[in-house]
Amino acid sequence: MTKHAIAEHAADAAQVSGVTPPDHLRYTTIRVSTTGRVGWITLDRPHALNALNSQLVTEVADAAERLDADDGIGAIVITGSERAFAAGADIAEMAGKSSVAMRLASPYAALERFARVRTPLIAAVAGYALGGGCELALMCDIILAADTASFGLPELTLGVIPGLGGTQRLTRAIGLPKAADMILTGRSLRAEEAERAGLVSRVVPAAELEAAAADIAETVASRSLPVAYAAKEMLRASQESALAEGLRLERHIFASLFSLADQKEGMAAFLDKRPAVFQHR
Ligand code: CO8
Repeated sequence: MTKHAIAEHAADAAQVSGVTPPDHLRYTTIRVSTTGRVGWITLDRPHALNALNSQLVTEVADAAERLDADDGIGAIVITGSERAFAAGADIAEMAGKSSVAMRLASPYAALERFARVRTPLIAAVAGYALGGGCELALMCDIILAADTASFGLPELTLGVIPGLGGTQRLTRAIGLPKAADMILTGRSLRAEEAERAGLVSRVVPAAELEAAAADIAETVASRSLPVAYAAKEMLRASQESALAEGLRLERHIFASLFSLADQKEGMAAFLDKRPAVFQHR
């Protein structure tokens, strides 16, 4: 796979958004690149196992929103290093904070911006995904795990509870008994167990993680963009709304997609026995 790593955010943002960003938007804790219709965000604080400090979460949210604003991007992969996707929120940064300070300067707001992007998000996880790192993965639509990955919410060992959605998203993903076990004991799940529990979409050998993530992301990005947006919105609605409301919304959106050129193309291509060529409109 040819990945055009772009060292400086200025160059990347220029490519992504067509504008040169001001200096304060230069990324120092992540790397961002694009390959075809796929955007890549790589967490890059190796000395702290990619712990999520306020700089990193701001940069992740900014990069995701820039990629999301580009209709040439149909999927975003977020990944870390071989050793750690992310070992949680930065404990050194938050240890001395007051309760009020945590409310005022919470990383929550930045990561909610990340979680709200329309573009499908794929987490490619190797090594530790702990605390906020596990919660960051849970904000993504697909979680691809290397066989070296481990997922855990050890916050109670630090005297707090999960604070970036863990008590809610993990419970919806794997059910109450398993989530309660993970949260109350702090026990981590290895990749295989995480897949069996439904926390992880697929597990691959660590050496194949990047290629497998690229493969999934290219497949997702090859679909009609407005249809992928609609599918993602409905997947999210399944977690947030009552069944009757979700089914009503699904019927409405399903019918509305028949106004897209891509619906006409997709069905014509099937009938013509040829691959569809989507125009993303
Ligand atoms: N924060 C800050 N620094 C960290 C973190 C972290 N979460 N994790 C690792 N580091 C640092 C270590 O301090 C160490 O730094 P140094 O070399 O300067 O001493 C370096 O990374 C390497 O770590 P270790 O030496 O500990 O590496 P090991 O291989 O021995 O252990 C572990 C790896 C098991 C991952 C271990 O580092 C660990 O237990 N880390 C903490 C995991 C954790 O508890 N995570 C949860 C954090 S709390 C959280 O995420 C709350 C989220 C909600 C926030 C909501 C805000 C609104």
